[in-house]
Amino acid sequence: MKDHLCEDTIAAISTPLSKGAIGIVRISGKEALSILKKIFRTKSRKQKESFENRKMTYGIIADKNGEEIDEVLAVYMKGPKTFTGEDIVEIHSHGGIYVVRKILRTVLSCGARLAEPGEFTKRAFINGRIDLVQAEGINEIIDAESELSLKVAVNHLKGTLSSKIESIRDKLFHLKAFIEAAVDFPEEEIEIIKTGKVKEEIEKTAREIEKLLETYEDGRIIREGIKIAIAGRPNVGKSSLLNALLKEERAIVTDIPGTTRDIIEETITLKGIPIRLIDTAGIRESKDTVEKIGIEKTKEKLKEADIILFVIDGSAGFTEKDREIYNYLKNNPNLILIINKKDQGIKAQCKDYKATCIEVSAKTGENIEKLSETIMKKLLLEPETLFKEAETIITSERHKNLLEKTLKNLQNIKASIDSEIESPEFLALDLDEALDALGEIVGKKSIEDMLDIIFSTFCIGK
Ligand SMILES: Nc1nc2c(ncn2[C@@H]2O[C@H](COP(=O)(O)OP(=O)(O)OP(=O)(O)O)[C@@H](O)[C@H]2O)c(=O)[nH]1
Ligand SMILES: [Mg+2]
Repeated sequence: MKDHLCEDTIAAISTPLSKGAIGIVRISGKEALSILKKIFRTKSRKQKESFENRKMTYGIIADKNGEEIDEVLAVYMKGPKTFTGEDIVEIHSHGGIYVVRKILRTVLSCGARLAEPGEFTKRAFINGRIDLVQAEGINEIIDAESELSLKVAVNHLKGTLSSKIESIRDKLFHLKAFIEAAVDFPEEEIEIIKTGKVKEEIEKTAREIEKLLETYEDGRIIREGIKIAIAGRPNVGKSSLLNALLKEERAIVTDIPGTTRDIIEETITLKGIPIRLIDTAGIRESKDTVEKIGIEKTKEKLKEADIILFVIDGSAGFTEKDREIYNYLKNNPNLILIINKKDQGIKAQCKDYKATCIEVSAKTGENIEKLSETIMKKLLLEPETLFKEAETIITSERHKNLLEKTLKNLQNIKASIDSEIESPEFLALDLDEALDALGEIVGKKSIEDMLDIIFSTFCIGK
């Protein structure tokens, strides 16, 4: 697999295609150094015969016709102790889109092939520099939009999850040896299985996997963010509350009821945890077609929300209209009653309601910080615990499916032992499947097809 996948030399722009201080063209493969030599000139316009390993060299890149493109810093990193495990060259030029593209074109004209998305990381995996979970971790780092998701991703890259999976695999390998002994020495078979050791180990491992699977719910929070919808009748200050939580004037606020008609969605992080804040149209009977559609959309959004902030205008008290909306919303277990406009003097007070409640002023910002804490409490989210757990959180659906498959096989083994029907051959079969599934997580199975699927989600140059 290794040779035929990594024969040629690949190149790509590794920095974003926009104007910036520097742009980097990266080359990986056997020809990396010889390509650099062809296009690099020293300050005195001479070709450079040798490049010191891992040392930045100042010079000029010129195309095949000798036309100079840009002043650059170039570095040659000798394999196999590089990211891809191959020789790597990086050319750091000025960060104009045209310049960087022209350098890439020159590199390609000298024999490199344009890399596919994720191909550098794919090579790192194929050459054994990282396992599959770590490779996916790189993508997660690039995608991370909150402190927590970054921490989880870094842990994936560091291999914390991989070592956990490997340690489970190790235990199962030992068990397999044990069971195979039972197959080879049938007269002792019942003895070995009946000692209870196999069953005990299987149960222990199954519990470990269950625990990992339980972290997937937290993983969902990291991937998708917690959905918080702000609801209430028109003009109570929903958009003002969104702005206060965002700390910017994102949504239009006016004293005209029915200002917000389309859903507004923004992401913030509270205590490092990603939150998707959704401002909705004020709910009321309306003849206006646009507003009516907005209200229908609002009702849809409210069904999906993890938390609903139900806003009332405290200065007007808890009105009949508020009660109607409250009756509609109250089935959501995570409802927080927000008594807004505290600065104007409020008629409704939290102490009169059973629901989780907080009195705020979206206008002055009073108690907005306290609201963030109330949200965390309501979700039973303790940022400290989440950050600690981040060591081995499952965020990927691929990992989750494979762990579930492993668990199912272990449960089959347990059931077989309990019913005393199956012979050790069957146990070994289930165990093999469990090992395969675990192996697939870290990439220790023949998975050439799967590689393309995974790495194609990467950006080019990674
Ligand atoms: N005094 C005071 N006024 C507020 C407060 N919050 C909002 N307002 C005012 O209330 C009016 C309505 O605010 P919005 O935020 O647009 O209300 P909304 O609930 O989004 O209204 P719709 O989009 O029409 O449903 C505006 O004039 C705001 O300035 C507050 O805490 N105190
Ligand atoms: Mg609004």
